Parts: sequence; structure tokens; C-alpha cells
Amino acid sequence: MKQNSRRNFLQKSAKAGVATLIAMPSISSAMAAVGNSKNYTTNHAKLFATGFDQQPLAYAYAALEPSIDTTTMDIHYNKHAATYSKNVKEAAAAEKVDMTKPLEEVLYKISSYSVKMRNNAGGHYNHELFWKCLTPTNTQPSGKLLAAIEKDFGSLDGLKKQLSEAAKNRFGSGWAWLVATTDKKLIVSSTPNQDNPLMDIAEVKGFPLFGLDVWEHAYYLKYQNRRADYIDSFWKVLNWNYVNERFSSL
Ligand code: MN3
Repeated sequence: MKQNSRRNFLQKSAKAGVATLIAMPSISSAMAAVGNSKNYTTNHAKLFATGFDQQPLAYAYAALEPSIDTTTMDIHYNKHAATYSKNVKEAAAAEKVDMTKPLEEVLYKISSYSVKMRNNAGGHYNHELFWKCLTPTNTQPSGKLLAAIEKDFGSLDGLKKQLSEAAKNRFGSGWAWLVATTDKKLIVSSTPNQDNPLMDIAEVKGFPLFGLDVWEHAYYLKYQNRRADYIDSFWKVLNWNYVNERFSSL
């Protein structure tokens, strides 16, 4: 933290009381663990820190029809994702994790926790992000994000093509990601199971701007074996406004 911002932070903390004083440094040190704290400001960490409980969906189960069907949304949110949240809290209690701190702190050091923690901390984080990255509204990348997409992929279509390929080629269950590295370069990656780019064990590390769930539970009821059709539909409901926000904050 720079001298000035640290002074401001201490002044604000003194006004806000002891709770803030304890919570804030833990978030900024968590962001520093990404590897380059200068691009991950405290403001950014506060904006996007993830808790251990499921947050409510911002739209109805039916809102993403016909791209993602109502029953899939209901079961995916209330059964699959709810179970990751329940299980990550169990693992956190067993492994003495302070659940008042952001889940990200666990993800950055996931190699030092159990397999149960890896699967469920990842599962919970990935789904909390996934719901926020979906919307019934038609949105588009803009500003700094669009400029970065054009720089790193040639065009929006270039990004879509590369990410769709990564999603199609992920063997078995996993995710495809648009990742921002610490120098704000955009990279497409994919991870197996419930791993993600925040984890110290990930091949491509960085800040996930959005993730695409390609577990069969995310599409099978409507699309059966047609993963490629599900991926095509995903682009229609991707919340670019939220992705813009995540990138602009870096
Ligand atoms: Mn899922």
C-alpha cells in the first residue's frame, strides 16, 4: 500500500472502528498473494471478494430461456451449487479457516488444503462468479475491455472462437475462462473439475473475468451431448456489463 493511501486507510479505519481495521489488511494481503499487488488494489479486492454463503440470483430461473432452461437453472443453483457452498463451509470448519475472510485467500493457497477444500472452494467460487456473469439483457464489451480484446484476440469474434474451442475441448468436466494476468493481458484458459485461475496449482494464473461451466449438469437436460450448442447459446446471455466492470477495476 502506498504511503498516502495507507494513511487514508488508517484514518478511515479509525473512524469505522476495529472491525474494519482487522478485515481490510487481510483482503489486501490476499490480493498481494496473486503475485503483483500493484494492479490489484484494495478497492478491487473489496468489490469482488467472495464469501462462503450462496448469494441470491439476480434474475428468475426462467430468465435465461431459451439459452439456458428453467429446470437446469433451478437444479444447478439449488442442488449443485448449494452443495459446494455447504461443503466448503464444512471443510473450512474442519481446516480452521476464518470464514469472515474472503474465500479468495483459500484459493490462492489451495495446495496447502485438502482435496475436499479444493473441489468445494473452487466449486463455490466458480458458481458464484458464473451466476453474476449471466443476464437476460443483451450486453456488449466496451471501453478498456473491448480494446484489450481487440489487442489480444484481434476481435470479439476471435475471443469467442478461442474460448469456445477451449470449452469444447475440455475433456470431461471443467471450465473455460477469460483471464486477466497481472499486466492486464487477456488469456483464454481451461481448468479441470472445479479448479480456477486463482489457485496456486492452476496452469494459467490470474484474475478470472468470466468462466463458462462445461460440466454436463450445466447443459445436459436441454442440450444432452451437444456441448457446442450450449456454448453458442452462452454468448447470448453473457453479462458483458459485469465483465467490463471486473476488467475496469484492475
Ligand atoms: Mn456447475
